[in-house]
Amino acid sequence: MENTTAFITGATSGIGKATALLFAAHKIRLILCGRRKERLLALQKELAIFTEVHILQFDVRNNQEVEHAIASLPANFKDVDVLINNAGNAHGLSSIQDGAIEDWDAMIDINVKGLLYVTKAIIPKMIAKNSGFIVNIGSIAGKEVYPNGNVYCASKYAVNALNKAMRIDLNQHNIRVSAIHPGAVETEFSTVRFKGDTAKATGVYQGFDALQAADIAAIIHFVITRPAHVNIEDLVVYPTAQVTATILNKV
Ligand code: NDP
Ligand code: 8X3
Repeated sequence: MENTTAFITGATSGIGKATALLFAAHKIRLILCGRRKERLLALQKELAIFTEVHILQFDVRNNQEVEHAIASLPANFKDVDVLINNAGNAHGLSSIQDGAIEDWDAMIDINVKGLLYVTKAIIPKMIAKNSGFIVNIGSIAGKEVYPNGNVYCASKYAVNALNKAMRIDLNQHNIRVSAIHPGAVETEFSTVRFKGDTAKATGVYQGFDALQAADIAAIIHFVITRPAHVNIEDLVVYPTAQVTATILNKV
């Protein structure tokens, strides 16, 4: 996939970082995004032996930052072929009556509005060249509501809806759109959800073989490397021990 440029949000950790590593191994030119600049710099240095890497530090919640970062791309990175809308997290795990407004704002602003801001800034060039690929990282939380998942689930239901909407609206421009909806993936996700409580976060992944970020990266790579006439709408991916959001066979 030489001569392909991919734009990955949330590349500083977990699924986004694993996708960056795999894409680099396939010589895909990379634009890596996130808020933690030191991680972006380290990744750029690590991957430079494989491919060209440009880093963009911005918060997806801030549309001005998003627009400015994307407008600032150097000429050889401006032509994005593949957008991986991955940045996102859960904040808190509380009943609707106990939920914190700032957690709700974060999830809606990052997982939904941030995804929209980035997509809006990237698609004009895809439309102009009549090609492109967008992969939206949803969740099983966007297919099924579970206890205390409320607003995180709502944000991922929105991603599921937006994936379908993008497919419909961008089809006339020959832009392929897919979503991946993972179950439990062992990343920093639960550390963020539980606000740095690492003991609680680690417990989420104990007693079964959780998905690893590299498993999802491999699926993303599979999706974007199908022949031009093939487009996968979405894939729901669980660890073998898990069959729904709440049925998980832990030993
Ligand atoms: P991580 O916490 O490991 O990674 C999240 C990434 O999102 C980081 O790179 C982070 O970068 C970025 N990010 C978060 N907030 C912002 C923001 N405001 N602006 C820019 N970037 C941001 O989690 P995962 O890799 O697990 O999560 C990736 C995606 O996968 C998310 O959309 C998540 O909802 C989804 N998912 C995860 C599952 C899991 O079990 N882990 C299961 C199903 C879906 P930085 O902090 O540097 O800004
Ligand atoms: C992450 C998986 O089950 O915690 O989206 O919602 S879950």
